[in-house]
Amino acid sequence: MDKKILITAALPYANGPIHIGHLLEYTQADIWARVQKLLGKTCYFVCANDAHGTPIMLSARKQKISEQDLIDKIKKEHIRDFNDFLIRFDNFHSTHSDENKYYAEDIYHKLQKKGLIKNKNILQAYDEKEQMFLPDRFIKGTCPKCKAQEQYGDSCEKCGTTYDPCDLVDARSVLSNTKPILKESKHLFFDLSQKQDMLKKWTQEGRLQNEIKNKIKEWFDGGLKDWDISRDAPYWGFKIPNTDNKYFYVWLDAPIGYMASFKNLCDKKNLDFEEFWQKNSKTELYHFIGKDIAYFHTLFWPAMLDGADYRTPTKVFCHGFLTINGEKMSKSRGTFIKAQDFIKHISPEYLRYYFAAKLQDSVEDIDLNLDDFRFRINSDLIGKLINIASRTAGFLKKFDLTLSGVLDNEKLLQICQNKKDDILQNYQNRRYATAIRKIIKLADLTNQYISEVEPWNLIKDDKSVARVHNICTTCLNIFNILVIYLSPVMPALADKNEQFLNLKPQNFNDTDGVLLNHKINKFRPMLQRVEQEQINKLIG
Ligand code: 2FM
Ligand code: ZN
Repeated sequence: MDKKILITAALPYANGPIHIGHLLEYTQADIWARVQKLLGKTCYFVCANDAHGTPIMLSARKQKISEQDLIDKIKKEHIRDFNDFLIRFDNFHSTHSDENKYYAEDIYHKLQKKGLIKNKNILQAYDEKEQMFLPDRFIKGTCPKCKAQEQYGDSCEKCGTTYDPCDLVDARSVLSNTKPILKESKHLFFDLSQKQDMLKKWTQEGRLQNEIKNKIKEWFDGGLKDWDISRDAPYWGFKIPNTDNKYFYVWLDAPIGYMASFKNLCDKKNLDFEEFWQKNSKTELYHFIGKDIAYFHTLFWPAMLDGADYRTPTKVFCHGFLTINGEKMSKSRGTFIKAQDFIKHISPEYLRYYFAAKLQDSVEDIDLNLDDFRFRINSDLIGKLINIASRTAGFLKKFDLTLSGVLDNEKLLQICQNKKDDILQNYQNRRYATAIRKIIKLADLTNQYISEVEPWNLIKDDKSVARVHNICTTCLNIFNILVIYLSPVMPALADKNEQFLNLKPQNFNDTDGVLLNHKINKFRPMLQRVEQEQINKLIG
């Protein structure tokens, strides 16, 4: 029996728009979830807004609205963006929810009972004017090492040194521009070192990519440090039970948001939450994340779950960052591209296709080169894939829009059918680029065949008209198979194809059959070329 599967993607912060950097991950996870579903597995794909923390509190203040109003507004925008890019979550919730409060407190209490939470007094930067403790990112100054100016309180972007905010030369609060003082306060810590043995074992059980395992070895070698899970008021988050004015740090309740979103889905759909989250659950749990948040997901998160007697993740899949034309996304270069900007100029499915054509199972960065993007779309999708249908569908008018009862090239069709397991295996292993390469290679073979048989010449001779019918029937069957293979990546194209070929929603099993004597609809262009002008507008 197939295991039941729960898939998550990282929770986007509820204080900014979805941009194409985010979409790399959501696309990667969405394709994988669609593959599971197309294989007929029971699979849920959940996400939520990451709704807590100082930046959200300050952003709400700046806009003179409540935090609740801000996160509600952003949630609507995020859901719209995910719909536009065909990211099909089974549930999209919020970490500022009853479910999340419940599980955050529940996990905290269980960790406390096990002696995994300890108190310590610490000194922290404090803004006397604003009367609040300052997160590292809200302190700027001169790097103590290389003397670069305007560096954040945690690390220098110029020389890479990490330090304490109080080590900065001329440190000042970003909020009030005053010099922060050091102030003492009692904080709560998760004693990660007590979970060292559990984590050493857990990280070696085939759950992680090698690059991440190497990173983890470095973390172990450096020693596991206590993790500060509390923040002083004013803070936007959940109050920690039995404390006066301490709040859970946003990263404590963020991953718990995965559980909360799923719980919310369970209540709506009458699913069994325990079956998925209890300690010895037989179900599978997969997290898609960026490499920058691996520490949270491969150390803190499994340690918290295990400490609180919940199941731990089956696997954590990390991806690299997105660069555009070889560089970090940048507002000044016009390459900080929001989802809504993209969609104004270019079809979202093209971005999905391009990401898939580049994604493998490694944590290497992915580059969106806009020239290559235009070339790949026009050449692979328009010039090769769609071309199969546009070169053959027109002839069907002559045959009452009905496929023939015989194939002209059964062998070629079988070559395409026989690639199914290989392509699915590559999807399953998150080697999407390899899967795409194989699909496009089949499109190449098919176009070669069309060029060889030249139906446009055969149609001129009454004796070979019947063969044209069989050729077109072969090609449209192959087109259908290739579109099904691509459907986790391009679900809207799959819908258009079903409309064209007059079919019910298809899955991977449908590639085994052959459509004969089957009535289809008139062919309409399904995809348009990408023009340079669209790219110019996108980054203009
Ligand atoms: O890095 C981020 O954007 C976080 N909001 C991701 C949170 S993922 C999960 F742990 F909640
Ligand atoms: Zn420096």
